[in-house]
Amino acid sequence: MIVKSICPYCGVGCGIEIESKNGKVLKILPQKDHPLSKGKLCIKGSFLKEVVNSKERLKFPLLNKGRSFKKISWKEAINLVAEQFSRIKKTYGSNSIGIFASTKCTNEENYLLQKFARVAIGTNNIDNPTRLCHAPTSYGLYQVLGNSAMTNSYEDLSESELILIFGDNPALTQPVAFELISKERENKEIVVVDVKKTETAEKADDFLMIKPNTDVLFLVGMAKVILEENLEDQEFIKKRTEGFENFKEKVKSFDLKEISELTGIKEEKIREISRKYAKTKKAAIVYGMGITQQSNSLETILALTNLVLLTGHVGKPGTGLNPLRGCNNVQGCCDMGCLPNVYPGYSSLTEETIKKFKKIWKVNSLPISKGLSLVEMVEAIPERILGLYVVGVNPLISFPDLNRIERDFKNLEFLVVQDIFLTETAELADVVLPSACFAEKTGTFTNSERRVQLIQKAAKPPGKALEDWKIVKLIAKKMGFGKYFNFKSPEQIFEEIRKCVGIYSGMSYGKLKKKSLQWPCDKENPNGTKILYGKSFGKKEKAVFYPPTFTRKEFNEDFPFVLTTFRFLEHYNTGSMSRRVEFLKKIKPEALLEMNEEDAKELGIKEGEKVKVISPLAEVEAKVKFSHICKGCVALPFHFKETKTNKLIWRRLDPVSKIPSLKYCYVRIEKISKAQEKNQ
Ligand SMILES: Nc1nc2c(c(=O)[nH]1)N[C@H]1C(S)=C(S)[C@@H](COP(=O)(O)OP(=O)(O)OC[C@H]3O[C@@H](n4cnc5c(=O)[nH]c(N)nc54)[C@H](O)[C@@H]3O)O[C@H]1N2
Ligand SMILES: Nc1nc2c(c(=O)[nH]1)N[C@H]1C(S)=C(S)[C@@H](COP(=O)(O)OP(=O)(O)OC[C@H]3O[C@@H](n4cnc5c(=O)[nH]c(N)nc54)[C@H](O)[C@@H]3O)O[C@H]1N2
Ligand code: SF4
Ligand SMILES: [Mo]
Repeated sequence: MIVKSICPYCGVGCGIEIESKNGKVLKILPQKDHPLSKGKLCIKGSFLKEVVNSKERLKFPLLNKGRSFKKISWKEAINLVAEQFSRIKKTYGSNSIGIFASTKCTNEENYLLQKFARVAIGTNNIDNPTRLCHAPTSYGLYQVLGNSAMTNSYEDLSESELILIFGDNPALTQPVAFELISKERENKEIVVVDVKKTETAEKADDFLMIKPNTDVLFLVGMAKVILEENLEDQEFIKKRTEGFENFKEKVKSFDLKEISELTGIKEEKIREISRKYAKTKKAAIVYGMGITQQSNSLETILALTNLVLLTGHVGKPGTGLNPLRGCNNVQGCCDMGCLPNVYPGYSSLTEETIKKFKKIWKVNSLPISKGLSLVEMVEAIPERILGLYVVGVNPLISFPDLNRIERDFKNLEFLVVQDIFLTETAELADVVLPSACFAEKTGTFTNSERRVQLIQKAAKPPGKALEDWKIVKLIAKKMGFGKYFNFKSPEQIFEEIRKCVGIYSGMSYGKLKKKSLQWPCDKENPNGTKILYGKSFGKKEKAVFYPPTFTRKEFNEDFPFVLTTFRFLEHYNTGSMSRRVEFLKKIKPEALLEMNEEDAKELGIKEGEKVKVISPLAEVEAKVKFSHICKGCVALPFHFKETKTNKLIWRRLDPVSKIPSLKYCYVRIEKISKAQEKNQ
């Protein structure tokens, strides 16, 4: 049997074909006629079979017996989970339980999980890893433009004449899309702004090395130049925006010379890029984690929305503001309402929303007060949060301040982890529930460009593993809420999603089997939407300029370097999947500390030498690799459990979007003395 499906790693959502026999996967190959990937896969996608068939897949529910796990039956597992959640809810209240939803799971599964949180538990304490990823995008783009998603599409970006890329390395993190975007290079210029000369920068036409955490200033500088040289799109500003005068006044108060000093980018270069951006008809912006994982990220996102409004580079082909969404279904997980401040379809926490969902779900009461975000839930252990249900997330590697996270997790009264592998987080769980993976279930994923795509069951899950939606349904039933979760198939769940999420209302499995669709897909747009904001901004006619601000970072003499973090092509996030592939493990076996050669020389450090990286919280060791990285900045990948990079990283959060500062913390680098080395 051969079925068409979608790669479960990154937000590109490449098409795959899964060949199976007797319920076992034999081959996973690229889908030749897929509208985006057209027969291509990157190296991770090419080794998916090894992930599905890994001997380490979880096969049975497990009970933690202190030093070891004991296999238990589904009946025992579900009874225990339902009993514990009911007990905690009764004893401490609904808001003492938190749920982590998975950007790896389908829309149907995530929809069910948030319904479980709100109906069976009675809390809005549900969130997903977008909190560590594009939280400021979700907040800022929704606020200003009306939707928190890419404004344009990959295919459309391939038509752009100029693409500015801020803090994103798509040549490694969205390889197939980057190839598409950067094709036909005669009419196109790509400019990369990053703290290091990345693989994307190597392939670009121009590279601007920026000092960490100063992108907001660079963007305000661009606005300043555009205004000084009268390059703004006055007609667009008049017709489609508000707050321009106030914004213009505030921009005047910034000094280009100072911006140049703080960003490390020459004044003339800022002018050149600004002119180019304003004057090019099809000019687009792409951005990623370099600017979103900062404690002032929202400032930067608003500086970006200001810039597209100033130049009118939105709502038209080849333009727009394009956050490349990281995980295969992070967009969908948010669309489904796995967020503490909105119900499905980004319905805000109002009486009207509650009324709507009470009617659709046929329930008497629903929580209206805002829930806690991911990191806030952990911070609330054990006073306010006593039970956690973690589905397809691995916080013991991916969250900041890992030593404390571990302590916090150990302080929980009850932890359930539902995953396809025994992750570092699952090792701490009271009960581990084994899930079916992408190849063993049917459902939909929504990729970075809002494209909803069907995945189809090709194989049997290993052992007793079950689809995530079935597990959620079983727990809800045991807790006495069965009638609200009485779905027989993912398609039935999707039919309910259509009623709740307006932007999906025009889709059906029947339509999706023929072709994927980009939301909004509704009565007005039955074939989906490639480019947002052609006429209006969501429900609003006009978008608002925000007066720019810049929060200056203090300096700490004891920790003179800035540590930033990044990704390898071969590994994915916490390594839970990619590091189970022998070939990928072999080519990228360990975390290396990237360092500027001059910095290293000043400290007498040679390439390949093992050093200590010490932050105010912890220390780790890694071998040094020289790279073309900004002076004063060092970089580590976060994929490796052996290094646990995130031990070093503090929990500073952006005040509004609550994203932790995963791309910026202070460290010092120390040589490991020969004597110490011998003792090890
Ligand atoms: N191979 C692979 N692909 C992936 C993933 C993976 O783990 N591996 N993960 C997926 C996920 S979840 C996501 S969110 C995406 C992330 O995709 P990217 O955003 O491309 O990921 P990163 O490599 O974390 O960060 C991007 C860049 O930010 C730069 N940077 C750091 N600080 C600053 C700064 O202050 N300013 C600027 N301008 N740049 C800065 C780093 O040097 C780095 O090159 O990738 C997705 N795709
Ligand atoms: N220092 C630093 N830290 C970071 C980042 C960074 O750039 N730097 N990036 C952040 C970002 S952008 C992100 S998105 C997060 C990612 O953080 P996580 O979401 O914690 O990382 P993943 O490894 O993607 O975890 C997904 C889990 O889902 C499991 N899984 C896969 N398929 C299924 C399924 O079908 N069902 C179930 N139940 N489970 C499944 C996998 O085995 C894996 O354990 O990390 C964040 N942490
Ligand atoms: S680019 Fe992303 S979706 Fe495509 S094969 Fe690679 S990891 Fe999978
Ligand atoms: Mo992400």
